[in-house]
Amino acid sequence: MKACFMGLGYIGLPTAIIAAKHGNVDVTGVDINSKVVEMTNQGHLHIIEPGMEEMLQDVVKSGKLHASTTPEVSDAYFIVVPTPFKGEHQPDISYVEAATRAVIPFLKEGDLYVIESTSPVGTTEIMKDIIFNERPELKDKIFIAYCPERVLPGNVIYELVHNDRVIGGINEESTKKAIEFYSQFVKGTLHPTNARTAEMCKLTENSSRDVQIAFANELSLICDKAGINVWELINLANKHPRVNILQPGCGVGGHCIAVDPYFITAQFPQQAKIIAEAREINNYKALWCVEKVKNAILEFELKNKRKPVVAMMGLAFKPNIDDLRESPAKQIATAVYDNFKDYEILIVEPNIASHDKFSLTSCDEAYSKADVVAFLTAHTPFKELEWDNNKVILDFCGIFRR
Ligand code: SAJ
Repeated sequence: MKACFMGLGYIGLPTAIIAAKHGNVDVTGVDINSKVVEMTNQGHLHIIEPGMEEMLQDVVKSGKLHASTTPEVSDAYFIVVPTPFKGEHQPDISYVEAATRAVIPFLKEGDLYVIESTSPVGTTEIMKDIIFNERPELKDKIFIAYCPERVLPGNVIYELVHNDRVIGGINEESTKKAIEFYSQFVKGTLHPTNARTAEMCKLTENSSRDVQIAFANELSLICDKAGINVWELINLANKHPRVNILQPGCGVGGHCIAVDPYFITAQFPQQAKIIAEAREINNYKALWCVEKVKNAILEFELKNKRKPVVAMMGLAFKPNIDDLRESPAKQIATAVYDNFKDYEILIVEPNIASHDKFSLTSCDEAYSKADVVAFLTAHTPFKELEWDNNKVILDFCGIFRR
């Protein structure tokens, strides 16, 4: 069997590699970026994912996977391209459509076509109509389904294989055919449903997490006013057997949780009230942090008659990764850095070697030099630092929990 993965990004490439490794399938990985194609064929991973490069080299060497800038005749096609925004948080499915149009000429009777890209409800049906419009003779002769990815960056090798998945076809035969394919390399349970439910399920999962984080962030704002330690509060509330509150932070980042809820609010603005409000709260939290740091700097200066040295601890969007995409920590560090140009603002990010805007300072040096310290990302090395009463510490992500 041959499979063609359209898109070799954070999800497409690992999925193509795992399918080639564990499935009985020869894989073509397709990307419009020729550099990505070249690197992949040389066995070099262009993304960062622990353990994945060795696996890539394995499947390239054994001839089970090769990359190309154009699709090839296959038995199954997977659309794993980005779905960004356009305008005011409106989902843009043009990449899904372009990738679909690229495979249409290759489709033949009995083929499987699956969308994995996070997509607004109804996208699979829209693509089905495009396919049958171009190739009416294939109507009811190919299988079309939606199967969202669920993996956590950094833990992809394990999660791609062991997580349960939801698979929704445009009809039962399509669902069955897609489940057959995924069962070659997925050990988790494959749950059958229809395409619309599967699309909504992905959006629901990430919106649910966003809403829960917003609740924690809202509590942190309330506790700040009320003079209550939010970390202690949440820890105590979570002792209740049916309460499980997440952790507040300096906002929500990454390419998933801060994005997917907008796919629901754009389509269902009248109904999606909590989901929309959660987005607002999580976005506001980063702005609130900026104000807190600004005030701390100015208060220090007034009190001590000198400018403080300031340390901004963390740029990544979550702990112990090097990914700065849509990172509230980076947003806060940038705002403070740009607002206090003639101050010494030390930027710390232990997971990257260099940054094009900031020159980076080591964790220990910044912490020992700084008068005002803002913890933005809960990286493990920060947790080894000791609380210092002589510093103004803004602990937005619960390093010291005090
Ligand atoms: N965060 C908090 N408090 C918490 C947990 C997270 O503020 O208690 C923040 C993080 O710091 C980060 C953001 O939320 O800025 C998102 O991080 P995350 O670890 O919750 O999730 P992602 O974006 O790395 O991956 C998510 C996952 N979805 C869910 O957990 C429901 C993953 O399984 C999905 O595959 C991925 O989105 C995706 O691709 O959609």
